[in-house]
Amino acid sequence: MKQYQDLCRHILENGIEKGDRTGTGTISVFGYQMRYDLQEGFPLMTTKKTSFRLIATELLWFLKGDTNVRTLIEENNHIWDEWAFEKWIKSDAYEGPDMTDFGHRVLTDETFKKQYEEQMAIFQQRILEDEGFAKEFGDLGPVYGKQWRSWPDGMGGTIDQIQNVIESIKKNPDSRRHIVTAWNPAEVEDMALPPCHSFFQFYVAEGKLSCQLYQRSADVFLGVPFNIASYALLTHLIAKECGLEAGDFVHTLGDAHLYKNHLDQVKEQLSRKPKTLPKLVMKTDKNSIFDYETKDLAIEGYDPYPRIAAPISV
Ligand code: THF
Repeated sequence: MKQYQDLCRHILENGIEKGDRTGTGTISVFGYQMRYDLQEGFPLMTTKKTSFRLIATELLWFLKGDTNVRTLIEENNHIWDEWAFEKWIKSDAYEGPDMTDFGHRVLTDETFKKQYEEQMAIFQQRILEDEGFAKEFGDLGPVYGKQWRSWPDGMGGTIDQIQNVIESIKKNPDSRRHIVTAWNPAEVEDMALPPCHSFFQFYVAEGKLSCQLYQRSADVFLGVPFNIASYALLTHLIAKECGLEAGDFVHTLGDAHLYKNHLDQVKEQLSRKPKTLPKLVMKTDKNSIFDYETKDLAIEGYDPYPRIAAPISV
């Protein structure tokens, strides 16, 4: 995708060195916008293999209102494990070897890395086998799923923002209020990680549904390929439910950064020429977007360059 390559080049050329919460160090720009016409194909990276399965399982997990990593681990999706694990090792109940600052120590200390992998495997196993443990330590707090489907209304009830936005798109397509926000100031403190993709709006014109996302913080090498495909998929699902075609996905970024330990990988990816985009296939017709399962969704004609591995900053 040329838009994504332009973003990477823009940061390499104009990025300012900036420290960050994770301590890894980044080069960063503030404010950037990309646009993907979803009629041109499904925007899944062709310049490095990116797992549609992981993207779909994560999105369906959000849509079900789920905030517990157990459901993801059951589907062999491990992209949220570190954040649950961090809560576990910081709790009084954890009695294993010291895991403080595991995100950095795994990168430099081989002996520690073995210990970490052992503890992480034990944690994952326990999440799967022990329901009580999973309830307490698999939950990430009031993250995306909770805010999307059951935002606390302050009067003891909850607001289903996804259901509401679908209703409003159907009943009043011209509205300028088709909005979902995951940024809940009253609950940010209780989240394992405050929402990165924090606010989105839909727009209907000429029978097509477009979506714009405001992403406050964008890990351009690892996260953004997931975020683009995830919101493209969400736009397709909601468009279908509302009897519309998919229009544009507009991706607006706040702090758009490349971690310093991703720079060689980005340059490798930039040396590759983008290929034709794949197509999204919805294999089963569903009455409601809340009924989809991973097996109902697939990608066709995907022929990417090989995966480029990179460490995630926690
Ligand atoms: N934290 C950071 N530092 N970056 C992020 O992108 C990010 N997320 C979510 C929450 N916190 C974040 C988690 N999303 C991968 C991709 C997306 C993630 C987390 C991890 C990842 O490691 N992808 C690998 C493959 C993983 C695999 O095959 O299991 C890749 O090569 O793409 C962004 O919202």
